[in-house]
Amino acid sequence: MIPKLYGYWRSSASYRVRITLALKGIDYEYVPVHLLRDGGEQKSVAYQTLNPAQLVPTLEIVDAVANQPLKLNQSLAIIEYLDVRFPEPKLIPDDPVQAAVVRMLALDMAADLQPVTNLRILQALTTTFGLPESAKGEWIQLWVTRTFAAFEKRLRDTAGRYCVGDTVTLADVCLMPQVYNAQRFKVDLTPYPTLLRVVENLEALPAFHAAAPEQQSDANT
Ligand SMILES: N[C@@H](CCC(=O)N[C@@H](CS)C(=O)NCC(=O)O)C(=O)O
Repeated sequence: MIPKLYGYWRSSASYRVRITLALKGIDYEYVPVHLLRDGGEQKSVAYQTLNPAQLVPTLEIVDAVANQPLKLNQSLAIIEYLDVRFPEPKLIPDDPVQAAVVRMLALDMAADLQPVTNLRILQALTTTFGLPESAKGEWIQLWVTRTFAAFEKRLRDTAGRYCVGDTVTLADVCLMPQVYNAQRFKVDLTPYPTLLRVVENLEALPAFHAAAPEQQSDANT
């Protein structure tokens, strides 16, 4: 059975896993879960059997060593698992210092930025807490600019062609989807020249192109 990825074209957490699968050349089936249709397919009873947290992505894969079927959630857990089982190319360096730097940058994006701009947070802000629809963009601008300003400073110490030196790592995998999201909400990225240079280098890589939202079967649905 080839691995099955349940995701959504615009979901940044799904995008991270797609980049990882593409970089490692792992063939997989993509199963779209529409986050808005019918109130959100991620909330359906059927999808909750894959992820009770009602979030994408989910990866179904048979672990080749234990010969055990797995249902994995949390993109970073999925990526770390894939990095061990499919170590080429390695996204988390073996060197503990380098690994800490890579994880620090990855978590800036995946733990600090993405959650506050996630759909359910934006929906709760407007429906439960009375934020006007028109203010959603400002909310996203606020957290993206604050996070990217700090990230730009970090990159000045760590970046080469990519976030950490000249090798693609988990940090790049987590950066790209947040840049896509920032561009979608028209955030001005010119104050972050190092970040933009890294992104330009990433966009030139076939795996990043293949994983891009517009390339998915559910794009623009
Ligand atoms: N920490 C989780 C985050 C997952 C997540 O936030 N997924 C979003 C899309 S990027 C989602 O499914 N949102 C649906 C919703 O908010 O209802 C991961 O990295 O997998």
